[in-house]
Amino acid sequence: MDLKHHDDDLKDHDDSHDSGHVTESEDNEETFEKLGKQDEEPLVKQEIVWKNIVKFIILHTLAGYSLTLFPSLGLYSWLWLLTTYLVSGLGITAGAHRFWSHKTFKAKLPLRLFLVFANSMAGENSIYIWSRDHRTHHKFSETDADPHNAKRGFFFSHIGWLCVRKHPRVTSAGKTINMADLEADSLVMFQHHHYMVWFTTCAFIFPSIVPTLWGESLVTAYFIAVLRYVGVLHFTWLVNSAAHMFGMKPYDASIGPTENMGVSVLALGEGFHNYHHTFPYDYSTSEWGLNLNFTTAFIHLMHTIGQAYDLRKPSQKTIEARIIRTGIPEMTKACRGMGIKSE
Ligand code: ST9
Ligand code: ZN
Ligand code: ZN
Repeated sequence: MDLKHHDDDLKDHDDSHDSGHVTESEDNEETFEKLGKQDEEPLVKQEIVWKNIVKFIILHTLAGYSLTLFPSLGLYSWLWLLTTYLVSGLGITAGAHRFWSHKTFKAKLPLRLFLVFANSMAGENSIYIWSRDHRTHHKFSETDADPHNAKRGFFFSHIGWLCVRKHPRVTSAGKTINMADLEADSLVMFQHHHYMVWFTTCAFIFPSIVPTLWGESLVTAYFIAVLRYVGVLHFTWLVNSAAHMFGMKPYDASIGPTENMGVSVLALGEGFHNYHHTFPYDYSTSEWGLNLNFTTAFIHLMHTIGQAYDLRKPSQKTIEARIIRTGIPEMTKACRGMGIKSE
């Protein structure tokens, strides 16, 4: 496997301001102290976005009704629900997250097209907006400048942040993030500029029509699509909430993100969040290979058929050095086998 070990240009990062993408050095570092790490001030005013609250209430009501249709679903419709969950999930995990936000591997055009389609099916804003917010999340993690700052509690980091206007520091800090790579990506910008068409077609129209091929009713197929949409939203949000609160911190005990196996299962391998915030440029987001990591299995498959290449990973030496400095060695794969323990 053509793994790239970036010890020279990707040093053992200081995670307190690590957006984890290739153009890191071009981010405006001068403003970091000012924007992200100044003393947290209480919010003067929090503007509620009622439109989003109404939207989420409607979506959850429809998803609740979808559950009542379960007994009537045939085998093919069940398989379709599973397939669309995995595909739209990969559009976030392999696409928006590991490929576009962090540039942890390179991809040929057919894979990029698939990931844009899959990402649009997930319906979590355009890849451009998602990546801009996510890079901001890494660089200003758990400060007022973090879009879903977990220090504001479970509800805020899960769904609440999508129901209020952003903290002004999110917007100002976000401006320091270099987005030149995605602005130069015509496919990403095409999706961004025509997002509603991509979203409605891939998230609802396409998945509602396909099941009619095996005799499922259009209406039932639509409700399955809504259920899958709401489910994938929650599985994603759990990474921001549960995996920033519940679990161990073997790689960097000083940061909020945790290792949460339940979230890893539901979020297709994205629950190894303490590792991910420590080594954001690792294509696998974990040191445990394929364990509970469907997305890594997918990237390996894409690598085998020549669609993914230049998979990036920190070297074993970098991982060990970092764990010894900031983590709990006996809880990690890298150090446990060598008998290295906490001092
Ligand atoms: C959704 C997203 O669910 C979920 C993301 C989760 C991320 C998780 C990551 C975890 C790791 C990966 C795990 C994957 C697991 C997957 C599992 C799968 C099985 N930088 O936003 P606006 C500026 S979406 C720089 O409107 P408001 C900018 O100028 C759900 N600048 O702020 C912008 O204008 P423009 C569906 C920034 O007005 C302007 O401010 N979607 C930044 O405060 C206004 O921005 C929805 O529900 C920045 N970071 O509104 C819609 N941010 O964009 C939700 C802002 O033109 N969104 N600016 O450049 C909204 O309605 C609004 O954003 C809002 C805030 C109400 C939340
Ligand atoms: Zn990330
Ligand atoms: Zn995080």
